[in-house]
Amino acid sequence: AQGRSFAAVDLGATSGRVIVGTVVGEPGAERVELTEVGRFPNEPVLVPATRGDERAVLTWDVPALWRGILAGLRDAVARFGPLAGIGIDSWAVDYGMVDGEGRLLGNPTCYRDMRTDPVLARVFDLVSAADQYAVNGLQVQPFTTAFQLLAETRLEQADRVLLLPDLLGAWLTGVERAEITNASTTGLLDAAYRTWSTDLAERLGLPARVLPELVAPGELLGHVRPGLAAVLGVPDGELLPVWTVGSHDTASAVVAVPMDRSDAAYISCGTWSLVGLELDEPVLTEASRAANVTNEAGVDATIRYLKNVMGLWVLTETMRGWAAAGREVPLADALAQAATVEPLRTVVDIDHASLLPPGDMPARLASLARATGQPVPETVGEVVRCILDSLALAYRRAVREVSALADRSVAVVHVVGGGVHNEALMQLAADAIGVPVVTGPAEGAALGNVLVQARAAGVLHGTLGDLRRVVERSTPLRRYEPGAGDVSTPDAWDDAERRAHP
Ligand code: LFR
Repeated sequence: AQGRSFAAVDLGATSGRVIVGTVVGEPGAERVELTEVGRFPNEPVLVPATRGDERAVLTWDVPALWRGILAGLRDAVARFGPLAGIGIDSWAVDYGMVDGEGRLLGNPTCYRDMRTDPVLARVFDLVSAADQYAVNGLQVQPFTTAFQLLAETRLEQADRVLLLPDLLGAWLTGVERAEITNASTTGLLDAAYRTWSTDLAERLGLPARVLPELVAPGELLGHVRPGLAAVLGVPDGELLPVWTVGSHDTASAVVAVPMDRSDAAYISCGTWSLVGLELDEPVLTEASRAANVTNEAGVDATIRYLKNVMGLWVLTETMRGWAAAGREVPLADALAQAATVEPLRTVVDIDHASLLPPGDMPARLASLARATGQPVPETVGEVVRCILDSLALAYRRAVREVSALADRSVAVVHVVGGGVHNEALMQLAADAIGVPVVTGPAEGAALGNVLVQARAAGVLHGTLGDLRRVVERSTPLRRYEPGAGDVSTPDAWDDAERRAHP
């Protein structure tokens, strides 16, 4: 498979992966075969903030990620070399600051750290929410890069701010750029023109000088530096290209959504569930802003018009808490127990701000249940069922919102990402939304990453639609019909909606 294998570095907020995608098959009938060559845990670490401060900061262990990436790439080169390229995607918004020589100024802070709370109290006095949305079209989240930068204590020492994939790309190649899909989550990108809004940056009091030159997905970023190439086992004199991809993981995931019609919606289901539509133009209306729907930049100048639903994070963090307390439950058992619980017994607003930081999820769910006069989930089954039902309910609300605000009907919902393995949740999603749910691929972000590299390298050709036909040929898809699960009546979901959002 010489020259047809691409390494996707795909970093999630709970694990990182290096996955090789090899393009096989005749022209017009290509498929991509994925092989995972590296997987490593990713968990933020609490590090004391300053000498005088009792507060600790949730920090990303970038050197550990880098070690996992290098090990995975080494393996990729050994098994599939010569590689036709590398592409990097990760969760959005987080960044490293580098000095004039590109040296990292401390480990990046995790977006789940609460340091922006004081910023949120004043940022809309600097520039109103309506004015910000008119330019950036971005949802308001406490972790938006611009708000994090306002909470930075050392920004004046920084020469550049590099989003995580851009930082790692710079380490690989020496070239510092800002890839556009991820840049769109900073709050500083103009959603319609796809350029930095230096005006907005200045009005927020942020120095535009730290923003790197923008680059679109599907370009050659550079080649792996010679010294590093040797470390990876690349033979002397051979060049290993690094391509820009949809470096926001959700942008890469959306590339791999096998949609073939305009009435399709998608859910990128991992740590977060990103629920939305692919559009040609941003929706910057006041109604859209009020609903906090985001217009993030997609590959090929598309708009990812979507809502952030808190996602499987709530389940993962619940399971982690149980394990830490010595009551570890295998996921399969937890899901089996949930299946025996009365459907929609307790449904909460799964997007509630209290569920964002790490911590005691069952206690927070209990307080949301109490506040809305519902039974408190006590057993493992009840807690897990509450999370799954509440997620499905949030999907239903989000699909309705984006479809109404973009004036597009939705007749099918595609789900990509690791969440497709959660069959109970997929059936609930179909029942709640009331349209068929089609699941696959599970490694959506990695596959989207590979597809964009392969097209940039001239191995694949065509539009996003053409790339999505490659996805269909590469992955088995599964279909869930609405009404096949244990809560099929729309009335039951309407009633649940009233309980979750009284
Ligand atoms: C998903 C994701 C979301 C973004 C969140 C925080 O992994 O990238 O799209 O809102 O993480 O970065």
